[in-house]
Amino acid sequence: MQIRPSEDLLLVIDIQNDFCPGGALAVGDGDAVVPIVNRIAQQFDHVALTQDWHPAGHGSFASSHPGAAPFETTAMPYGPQTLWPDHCVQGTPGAAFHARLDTDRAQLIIRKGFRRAIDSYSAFFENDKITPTGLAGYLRERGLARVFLAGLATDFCVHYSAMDARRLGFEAIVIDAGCRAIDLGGSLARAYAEMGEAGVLRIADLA
Ligand code: VGL
Ligand code: ZN
Repeated sequence: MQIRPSEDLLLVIDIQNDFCPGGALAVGDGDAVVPIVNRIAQQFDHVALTQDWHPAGHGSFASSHPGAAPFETTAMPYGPQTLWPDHCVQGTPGAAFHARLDTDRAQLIIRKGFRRAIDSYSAFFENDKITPTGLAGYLRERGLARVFLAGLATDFCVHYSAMDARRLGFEAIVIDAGCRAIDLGGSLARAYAEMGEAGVLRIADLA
């Protein structure tokens, strides 16, 4: 696929220590995407990063729900919510970007999940699907029409971001080589199926 420098954005999702091996919510092989994303990013004029950024005691943490365990599902006012180990707590080393991720080329860093009562997988909307992060306005004001996605995790934050990009009328292209998944109870297969139906394109790599 040919990049169109003036209208394409690379959206790098949550490449943070807690999603890498040794982290609180480690994605298998998560750090393997770092050199791949660094290489891909060099091809884009526009790069944005997201950073999962939770306050201590966040509502998506199992530890905030007495008797609950990580990876169970609970009912939140906005719908079912998977409960996670405490992760990406604001200002902690786990919330920092992976040390070898090239962050210098990023023009924007979107932080998400900072409201205690609501999680935010997507870079565009929180999990109620109505509270915006501002990214759509940023893309529109800057004349960016296509969103290429890479990062962690394929089946959660990459998936939700790609779906919302389509819902908002942007083209969305997931770069498989730059993604790794959590794969909880078939979530990866579901993510691929839903993205396919929504018109999200998948490419193996951007060489
Ligand atoms: C993510 C679970 C909880 C992700 C973030 O980045 O995919 N997953 N918070
Ligand atoms: Zn999170």
